[in-house]
Amino acid sequence: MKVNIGKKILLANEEYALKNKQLLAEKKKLCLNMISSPGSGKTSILYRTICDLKDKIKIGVIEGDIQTDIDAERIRATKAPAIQVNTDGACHLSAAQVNKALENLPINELDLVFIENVGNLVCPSDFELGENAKVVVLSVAEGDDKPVKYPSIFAKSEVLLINKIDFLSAGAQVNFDIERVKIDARKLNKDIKIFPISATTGEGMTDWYDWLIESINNSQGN
Ligand SMILES: Nc1nc2c(ncn2[C@@H]2O[C@H](COP(=O)(O)OP(=O)(O)OP(=O)(O)O)[C@@H](O)[C@H]2O)c(=O)[nH]1
Ligand SMILES: [Mg+2]
Ligand SMILES: [Zn+2]
Repeated sequence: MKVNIGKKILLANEEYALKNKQLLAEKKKLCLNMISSPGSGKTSILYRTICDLKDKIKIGVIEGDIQTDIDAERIRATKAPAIQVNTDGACHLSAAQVNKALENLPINELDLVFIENVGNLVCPSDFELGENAKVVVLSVAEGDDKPVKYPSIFAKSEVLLINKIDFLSAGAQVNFDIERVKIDARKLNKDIKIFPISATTGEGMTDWYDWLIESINNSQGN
C-alpha cells in the first residue's frame, strides 16, 4: 500500500491552520505571514515598521528560525512582544507551532501579528498558518527572475515587497529590472500589491504602511 506521507502532513497542518484562522477572526486580529529567501530583509522591514508605526498600531511578532533567537531579540529591542519558534532543522513553520506561539502572545493588546517564516522561497508557500495574507519579500540583489523561477509564493501572496531599492539608487550593478518583476508577478497574480521599499533608508515605506493600516481597519470591521 502506498501512503502519501506528504499529503498527510499537509492535512494535519490544515487542521491547525483552521484553528489559528478561527482564533484570529474571533479576536479580529490581522495576521500576515512574511516569506522570502534568507537575508532579503524580513526582520529589518519588521523592525522599521514597528518603530515607525509605534504610536498608531500595536504589533506582535512570531519569529521562525531553524535555530537561534537572534531575530526575536532584534524585535524585542523595539519593545514589541516577539515569540521565537525554533524549527530544529525544518525549513518552514507549521500551523501547530504558530498555534502555540499565538497562545504566548498578548493577543488582546495587539492590532497586528506578523509571522516571519523561515528564510526559504519554496515550501513555506505550501504550509498555511491560518494567516489573513502572505507577504513575499524579494530584494534587488537576488535577481529579477525569481517570480518566474519560484512562481508559487508570488501567486499566493497578497503583497510583494521589493526590498533594498537603495542599492539601485546608489547605482549598484545588480541587473535588477523592477518593471520585469512587476510584469512577471502580475502574470501569476493580477491583484498583487507591489511596494518597492528600502528598510534601510525608509524609501517607499509609506505606501506599505497605508496598506497595513487599511487592512487592520478591514479586519476590525471599521
Ligand atoms: N542596503 C540595504 N540593506 C538591507 C535592507 N534591508 C535589509 N538589509 C540588510 O540585509 C541583511 C539581512 O537582513 P535581515 O533583515 O536580517 O534579513 P532576513 O530576511 O530577516 O534574514 P533571515 O531571517 O536570515 O532569513 C542585513 O545585513 C540588513 O542590514 C535594505 O533595504 N537596504
Ligand atoms: Mg530574519
Ligand atoms: Zn520546508
